[in-house]
Amino acid sequence: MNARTPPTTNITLRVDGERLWNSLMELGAIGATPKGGVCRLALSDLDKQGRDLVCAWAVSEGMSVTVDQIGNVFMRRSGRNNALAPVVTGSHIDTQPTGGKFDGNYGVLAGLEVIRTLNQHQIETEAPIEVAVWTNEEGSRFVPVMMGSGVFCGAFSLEHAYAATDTAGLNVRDELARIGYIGEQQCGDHPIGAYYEAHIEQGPVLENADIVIGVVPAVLGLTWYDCTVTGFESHAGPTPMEIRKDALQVATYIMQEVVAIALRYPPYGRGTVGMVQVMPNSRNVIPGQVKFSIDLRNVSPELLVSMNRDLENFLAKMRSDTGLGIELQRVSDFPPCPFHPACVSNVRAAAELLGYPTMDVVSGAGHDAIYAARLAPAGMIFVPCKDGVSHNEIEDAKPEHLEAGANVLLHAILASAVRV
Ligand code: HGY
Ligand code: MN
Ligand code: MN
Repeated sequence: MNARTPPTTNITLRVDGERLWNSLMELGAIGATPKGGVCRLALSDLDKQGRDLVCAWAVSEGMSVTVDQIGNVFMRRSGRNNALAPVVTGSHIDTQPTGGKFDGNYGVLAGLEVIRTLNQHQIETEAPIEVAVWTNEEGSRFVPVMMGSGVFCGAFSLEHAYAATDTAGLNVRDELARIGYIGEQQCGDHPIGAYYEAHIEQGPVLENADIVIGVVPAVLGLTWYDCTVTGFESHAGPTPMEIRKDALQVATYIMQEVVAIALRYPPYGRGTVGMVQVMPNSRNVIPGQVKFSIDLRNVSPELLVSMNRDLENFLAKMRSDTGLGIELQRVSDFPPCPFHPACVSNVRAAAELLGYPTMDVVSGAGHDAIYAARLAPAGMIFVPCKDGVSHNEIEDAKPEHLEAGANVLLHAILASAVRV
């Protein structure tokens, strides 16, 4: 991996911010919601439409497109020496149910804008460059999270991913086949020389500091669980309070503890309950069973272990105090991920070359770059988003910030794509 500063021959090269913005708006129209967001769930018909559009743009830029067995898409621009492992960029185009136009989509289209810029200025790179669209990064419809990049790097098997089902019982393999994105390519049988991902920060740090470029040294580790509390359904009227086995009441104590655990391990401790299913979910029946998600995060591996231990200890206490059934199933996890110093310095050098103010920002959100980093040197570039809001239909970003991030991505990629 070449850690040199951007080549002087291309120092004046800039992307076309308007072209990037227009592509973001065109892709954002696929799954657009009335509040200005995007609902384009992984492996849905809308995901297929988005994939088809991005692949068509890539082909019109002279790129070749390959798809692997978990549906990861690789759009390739040849270099002078195609025996070299490519410099890869990209992200995801699947969104949250109430997602925005920029989470993930920006990283894919900033990569495509880099290609468009190199083509426009007829610049040849030594190594090939690829733009990746990773399958099911969000983990909203199917777990594990960052599914495509996780299979690609061997974090979990293709079979495990294929068998994952959504709440309607549909599985990944059938849904991938239905949208026509089960590729021939063996997952992971695809070299990567270096990886860069541009992304909105999804938090308030850059905007509060009025800084344009976030250099990302590391990403928080996370542990996802499904927790199931089993009590006993009975009538909300005649059943005396002291004999109830109310699954929802006990679940609420656990939900409070999830937040208490996060607050116990500052500054990067995070605890969230995002999904709750109450059975039978009837207003005059004491809930017999509650299933809910738990998301714990921290940047320190040791503290993340402590947070998980605290959760297990609390559940043991709840089981003995209440007598209700409490099951905890781990459904996704990855340790905190530091990025490669060479890539981090290429991002910083590119931003300084371009005159953008920078600051280091640890990523609270997970990204496909975490798994790419297991195979090759990887780095990320953050740009601000409005009020730090993401995973919300009001997610927004400034065209000039998105353009700046794409310029940094361009020059960081050039720094890696030039090989002696
Ligand atoms: O959950 C995450 O951090 C990412 O948005 N999938
Ligand atoms: Mn994302
Ligand atoms: Mn996201």
